[in-house]
Amino acid sequence: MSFNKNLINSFVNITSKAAISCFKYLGKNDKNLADKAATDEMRKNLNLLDIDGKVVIGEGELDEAPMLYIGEKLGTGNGPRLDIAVDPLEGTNFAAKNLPGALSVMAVSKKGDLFHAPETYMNKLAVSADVPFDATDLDFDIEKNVKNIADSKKKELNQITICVLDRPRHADIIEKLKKIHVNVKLITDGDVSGALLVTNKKYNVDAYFGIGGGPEGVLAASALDAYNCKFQGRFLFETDEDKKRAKNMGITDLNKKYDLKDIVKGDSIFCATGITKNEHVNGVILNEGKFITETLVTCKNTLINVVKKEVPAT
Ligand code: VTB
Repeated sequence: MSFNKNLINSFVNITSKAAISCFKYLGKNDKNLADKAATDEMRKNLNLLDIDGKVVIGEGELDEAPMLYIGEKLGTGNGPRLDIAVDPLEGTNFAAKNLPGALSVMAVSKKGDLFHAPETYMNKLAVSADVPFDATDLDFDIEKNVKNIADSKKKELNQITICVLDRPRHADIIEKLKKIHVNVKLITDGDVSGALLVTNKKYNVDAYFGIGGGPEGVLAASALDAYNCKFQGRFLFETDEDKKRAKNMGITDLNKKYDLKDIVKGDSIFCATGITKNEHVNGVILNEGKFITETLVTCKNTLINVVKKEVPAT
């Protein structure tokens, strides 16, 4: 299924409005205020659409009583049956501190085409499109992955850059990469953007490795699909509660390694509007009574674009 332009445009409007709703909370040192504003705005506007939508990745589960919980129905009910993954404010720390990197993100597919991801960590691998699919794997050791990346790009190891979320849990990966003289690009948060750095040579990132949020992994996979990049993920179910939730969601093999095609089955729409500026898009700008937003929007085989919107500030 490919999506019609009007539908794509309505999703761009929604992440754009959610991003604008955070604007007044930027730098206020309150992650929750900005997150709530983005979530409420996204939910309100999704419910106005003529779609029969359901949240497959959201802000939590029904028993936690959030808005945009997994399983929540969205839209008027009159229209295409869609699965929707949302991260109304990806990078809450960035927004709270008014630092670069906050995004409002959404991915949409035909019903059944997007993986229902539990709220757990995921070990992730994203690799640029010029590396053969079999050259990298979550089950290879770090050294083998980077050596294969370097060989296929005809580069030396010291010309390779790997993006990693800066967390103590990644000390081992970082150490191994340094030892073999691979460059490491550390990010403090926002691994959707981090994974998307492999999409274009201008970012000078060859691959993204490490453990981050599972939902963010699925969202990144939707965009990486449009760029023909590789993505692989394995959920980490640590607690009994995590395992129980996974089973309830129909996951039987808790150790399964998911390739992009297992996560995003058909086509999907990915929209990410900048709240604050990042490598991919500008942040929200208020100028002469108008908000200006930029949204990265992709659809496999049909669209990769940055869309600018102007919305009167009322
Ligand atoms: C990432 C990143 C998010 O959380 O998934 C990360 O994309 C998960 O790791 O922006 P931690 O629990 O260690 O933070 C964020 O950084 C924040 O939600």
